[in-house]
Amino acid sequence: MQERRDILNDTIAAISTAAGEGGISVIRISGPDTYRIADDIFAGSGPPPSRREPFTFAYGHVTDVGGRMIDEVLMLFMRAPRSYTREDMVEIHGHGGGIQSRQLLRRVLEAGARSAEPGEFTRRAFLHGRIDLTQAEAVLDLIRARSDRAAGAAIDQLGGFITKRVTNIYDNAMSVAGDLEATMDFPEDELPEAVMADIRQRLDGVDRDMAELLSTWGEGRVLREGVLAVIAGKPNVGKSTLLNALLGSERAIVSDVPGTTRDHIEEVWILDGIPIRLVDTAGLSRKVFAGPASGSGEPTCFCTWSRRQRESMTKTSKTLPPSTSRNV
Ligand SMILES: Nc1nc2c(ncn2[C@@H]2O[C@H](COP(=O)(O)OP(=O)(O)O)[C@@H](O)[C@H]2O)c(=O)[nH]1
Ligand SMILES: [Mg+2]
Repeated sequence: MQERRDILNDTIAAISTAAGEGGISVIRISGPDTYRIADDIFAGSGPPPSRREPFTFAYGHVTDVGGRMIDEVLMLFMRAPRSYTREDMVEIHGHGGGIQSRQLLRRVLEAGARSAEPGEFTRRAFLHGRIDLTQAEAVLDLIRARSDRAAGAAIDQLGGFITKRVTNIYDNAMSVAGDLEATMDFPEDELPEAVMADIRQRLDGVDRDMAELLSTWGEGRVLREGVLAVIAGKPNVGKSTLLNALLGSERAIVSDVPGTTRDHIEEVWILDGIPIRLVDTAGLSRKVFAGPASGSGEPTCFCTWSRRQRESMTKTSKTLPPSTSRNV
C-alpha cells in the first residue's frame, strides 16, 4: 500500500506517439502536478490551463524558462477521474519529429514531471481501478496487433469480454459453494437427491465454462505472437521465390547461383487474419541434409522453429533431422 501511494503521488510524462517524423507528436502528462506544470510551460491567450474546462483544447506555445518559444502546440485538458489514468492529465500536441518532441518532453520534465516507465500510464489506469489486468494486457496487444483479426480480439478483451466470462464463472462457482454450505446442516440421508443432482449439474457447467475459456487461450496466443514458419530446403530449390510469392514483394534476392541467401530473413505474412512469421533461410548443406527422408529437395515449411521449440520441431518435422537447425 505504501509503495502504491508513492507510485501515484508523482507526476509522469512521456512522448506517446511513435518515434520518427510525423505531422504531430503527443506528449502526455499525468498526476497531481499536471496543471501546475502546464501553467508553467504554456503561453497563450485566455485563461491558464488550470482554469480551463476539461475536454477542451487551447492553442498556444510551450516556452522555455526564459519565455522563448519551443513549439506551437494544442493542449488537451482532462480532469480526474475522467481520464485514461483517472488522474489529472494534459496532452500536448506539438509538431512531429524526434528533436522537437524531445525538447517538449525535456521542458515538461524540467518543470517537475518524472519520465514515465514503459506502460506506466496503463499501470496507473489499472491501480486506479479503471481497467483490470486482462484489459491492461489487451492495451499492449492492441498496440502490437499485426492483423485486423488480432486487433479485433484485443478490442474485445479491452471491452471486458474476458472479464465478463471470468466473473460469470466465479459467480456460478460461488453460488454452488453457498448452496453446498447450506446442505452441510442436513444429515446426508435426509438430503433430497434432486438437490445434489442440481449441484452436480451446476458444477459441471462451471467446469465446462472454464474448459471453453481455456481453449481460447491457444488462438489468442497465435494471434498475438504469430506462427513461426521456416522455409527450409537445399540451396537453389526456390525458397526465396516462395517467400517473395507469398509476400507479393521482392523481399529476398532470387538467383540461380546457389547460396545467394546468406542470412535468414523474417517477414510477417497475414493468412486469414493470422500473422505468419515467414523465415527464409540459407540453404541446408549436403552434409547435414543427409537425413533419411530428406531427399526430395522440396521447399519445406515448419510451423515451429526456434531454440526453445527445437524439441517440439523434431516431433512435427517430417523431413529434417533436428541437427539442421544450426544452418538456419
Ligand atoms: N523453373 C522454375 N524455376 C524456379 C522456380 N522457383 C524458383 N526458380 C528459380 O530457381 C532459382 C533459385 O531460386 P531461389 O528462390 O533463389 O532459391 P533458394 O536458393 O532456395 O532461395 C532462381 O533462378 C529462380 O528463378 C520454379 O517454380 N520453377
Ligand atoms: Mg534463397
